[in-house]
Amino acid sequence: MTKTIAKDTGTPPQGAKFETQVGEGGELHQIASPDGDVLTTQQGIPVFDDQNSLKVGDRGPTLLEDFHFREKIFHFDHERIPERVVHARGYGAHGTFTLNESLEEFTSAGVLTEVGEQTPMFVRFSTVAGNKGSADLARDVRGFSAKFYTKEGNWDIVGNNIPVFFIQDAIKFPDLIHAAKQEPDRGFPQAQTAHDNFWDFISLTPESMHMVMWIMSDRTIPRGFRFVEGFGVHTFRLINAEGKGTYVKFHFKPKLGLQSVAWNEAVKINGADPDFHRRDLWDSISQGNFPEWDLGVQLFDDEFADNFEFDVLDSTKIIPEEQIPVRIIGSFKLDRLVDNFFAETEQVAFCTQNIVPGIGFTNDPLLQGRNFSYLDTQLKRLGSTNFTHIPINAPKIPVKNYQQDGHMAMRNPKGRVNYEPNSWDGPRESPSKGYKHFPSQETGRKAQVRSATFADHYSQARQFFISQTEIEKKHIGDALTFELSKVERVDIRELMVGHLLNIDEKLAKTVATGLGLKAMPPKAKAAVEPRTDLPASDALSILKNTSGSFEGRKLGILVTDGAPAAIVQALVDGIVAAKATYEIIAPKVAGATLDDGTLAEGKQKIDGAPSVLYDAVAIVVSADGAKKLGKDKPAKDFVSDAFGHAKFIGFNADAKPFLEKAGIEDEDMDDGVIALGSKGDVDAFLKTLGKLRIWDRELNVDLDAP
Ligand code: HDD
Repeated sequence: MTKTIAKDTGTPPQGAKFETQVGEGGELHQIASPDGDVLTTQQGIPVFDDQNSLKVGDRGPTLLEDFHFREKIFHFDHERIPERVVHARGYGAHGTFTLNESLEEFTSAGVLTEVGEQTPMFVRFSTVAGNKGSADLARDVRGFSAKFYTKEGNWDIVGNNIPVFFIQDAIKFPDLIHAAKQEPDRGFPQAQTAHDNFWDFISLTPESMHMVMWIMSDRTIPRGFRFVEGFGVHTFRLINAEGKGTYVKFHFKPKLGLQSVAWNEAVKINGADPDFHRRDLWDSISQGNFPEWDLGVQLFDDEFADNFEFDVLDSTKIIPEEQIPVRIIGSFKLDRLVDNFFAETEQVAFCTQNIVPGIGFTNDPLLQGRNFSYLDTQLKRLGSTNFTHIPINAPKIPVKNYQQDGHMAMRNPKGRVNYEPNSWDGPRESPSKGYKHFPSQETGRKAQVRSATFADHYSQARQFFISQTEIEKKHIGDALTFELSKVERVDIRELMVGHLLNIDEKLAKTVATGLGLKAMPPKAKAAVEPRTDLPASDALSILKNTSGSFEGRKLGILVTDGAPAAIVQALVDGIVAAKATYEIIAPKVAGATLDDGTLAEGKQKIDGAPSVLYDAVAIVVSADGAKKLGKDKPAKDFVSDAFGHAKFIGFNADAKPFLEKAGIEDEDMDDGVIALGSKGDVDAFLKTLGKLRIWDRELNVDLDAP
């Protein structure tokens, strides 16, 4: 029997349960096998024929009497619901939150005080600007929404993978989103901020500048959902049993560490696999590699808030972790895929105002506006005030109230009483258990104002920038130059460079040079003189927060017939031991027969598996295979892209001429291109993969490198 190196991934095939039968008129019926299910209409009536509508004569008109046909088309015609006005493209999974440390001193919420308590969750990740069918690797903020089904009702954190936002007051949200999404006359560009309207709005909105630094960093092109942080963004409040309030900011930190891709890679992933992020989550959960995040809190009191450099109610500001450390109190794991994408991921309705006793809001004007918007939008999207009856939105504890009727009411009260107070023993309010708003003292004149404490728009933007590694700074400069190069109006480009002058002069110069501006534009006027004394914060960099391990990553192994089996086997064994995954790529999808007769089962044919789909690659081929691959464009791109994207490349001796054909000559060889001659070499290669990328290489392969 032939020895096989099995492919690593894949869903087991489903057995076909039908038989094909030829009908009276020669038509083919797909009928249920004796033990198979019989198709029915929505009324449960068994279906005779699902291939042909009811007609008068073989070639005659279709009859209205065909209720099955009419019902089927009617239902199909109404399948779509409005997509979310923002965050339309998303992907979700179920999980469980486990609390490890009680916050009883600060809150009465059971979910944050009962150590060991397992709270079911649903988490949805998303992009913001793209429509439902857009590609996953758009340069965009990622939504990070978590629904905790607690014993005291549903608690939602509707956050992002970036801890600040573009605007300070919710009244600007429609303008921001209109400007970011496709332009209204032409209907494009989709899922891209690289266009005039977006940068026009931003250049006229200095409060966005801190967010601009984050969105132009690699945070907006993550390697996958499993590698992003989540932030509640706003300052919320915890309220303890005595009614004392403590401010809180929520953080989710991925156990796999942070990781992003290169921009040129993102562009190519979008073509090669527009579902790259959702497939990554689906594959990892189905293979039992459950992604996990820690939940952390930054806790602070009024005294800190009053003395902090910025207003804690301003969502364009962070509180650096060096000032208030993130206290990890528990973690959640995503371990269950949805049964149905529409029922769960599409219909899940997150609302910032879903909050449980012991947690409260603050006066952040962005949060206050959001608390109106989310409830409102669910009615539009889901079509009924009863969207809470849909299983994904229903709490996992009994719901008892006197709200009734409405479209699609699934949870209908029993008995006579539908009002309160009543003397029929119905549910009542509870001063001891019920949700109590924090009794803050509020006074002031009624006016449309923005607090002067919100006026510093540049200092934290600068702090973010100086906290990055050199390569991350380069990426920010590249991203700004790219985005603004797509803006047609030169005055918008200039205004943006004027803002950058308030953040970092070198960055402003890089972008101005990249754009070919004739002269340096004037500095944008700042309401408050930007500070230059805020220290760098390591927590703000991606590269300072990687895992240092290849766990959860994917190696692409390109093989041909006659390749050395010992090397391929050593790679596969090592990858499995490192809790990573691999895919075998070959000229034929069936795989390749290695030098000892082993069949390396292919997962991908080379044309369909560019190296952008992998974190690192290994080229293990025969001399003849190398010769053939050297003539093949997709194969050459596989190697030259991996090199250009600063990935680690392993290769066996026979692969060398192929690497040369792909443009990697002797003088290009660096520490990231590693010869695989023995098992020892393979072990060393696998160990090195934990560094994930060899970013220094980028400085040799990029025209814009300093
Ligand atoms: Fe929002 C969806 C995150 C400001 C109005 N938002 C939505 C989702 C996320 C966020 C993750 C997707 C939820 C899901 O997966 O279903 N939004 C944010 C963050 C913000 C923010 C982190 C700032 C801190 N949003 C914001 C403002 C408004 C909205 C200021 C309006 C005043 N957001 C909405 C919405 C959406 C939404 C229109 C669209 C779909 C939905 O709510 O359910 O109501």
